[in-house]
Amino acid sequence: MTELQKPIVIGITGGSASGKTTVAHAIFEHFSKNSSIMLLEQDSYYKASDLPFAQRKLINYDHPLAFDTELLISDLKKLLRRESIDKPVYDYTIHNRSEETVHVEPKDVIILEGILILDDEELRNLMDIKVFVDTDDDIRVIRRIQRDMIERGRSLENIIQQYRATVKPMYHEFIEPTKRYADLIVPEGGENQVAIDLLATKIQAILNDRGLA
Ligand code: UZR
Ligand code: MG
Repeated sequence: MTELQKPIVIGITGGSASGKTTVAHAIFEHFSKNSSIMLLEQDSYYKASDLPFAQRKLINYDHPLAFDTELLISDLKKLLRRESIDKPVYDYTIHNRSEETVHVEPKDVIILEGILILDDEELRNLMDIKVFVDTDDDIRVIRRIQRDMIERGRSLENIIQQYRATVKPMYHEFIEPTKRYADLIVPEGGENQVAIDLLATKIQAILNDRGLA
């Protein structure tokens, strides 16, 4: 019976370093003890590239075309049919998809997280709840500097250059406009415990409705 029920898909988006990963992890932690839940990151679906490193560095990674949306949609549809997927792995240090993949079994709750998940209509239509994490630009830049220097092996100069060249303009051109598709706009992502609790309550209600609880 259970395997016939459609899994719940929660989309969490927002600008780079807005706190969307933190919100996604908070939801994951809330449900992981009692429910079957998984995280799917749009970052994993950056296109693979044959270009040399010097050119891959110059790709606009904040543009919808940087993502292999076709593969993301087909993987999400498999998960919705309760089929497993072999998820691609993206390596930020080399700006490319790595050789490995991760085998992922389908789950009752799927949290899809990424900067441009609300841009594509077909992808949007696969989601039950759409969330936009809305954090001021200055806070996001500071977080981005801290994170990318530590976790993604970038220099301050490189981060600033990338921010001005693509991150900021693409945010305003492509990411911010997808706010209109959100069911819920969450100010200050991961620090907004009220929003996280509200989301958890709604997800639990859908789980109950579908007999997945
Ligand atoms: P989050 N990104 C890179 O810097 N290098 C890559 O190889 C792939 C992606 C960045 C991307 C975007 N942009 O802003 C960010 N740039 O990763 C999205 N420039 O990740 O949502 O975790 O901030
Ligand atoms: Mg993130």
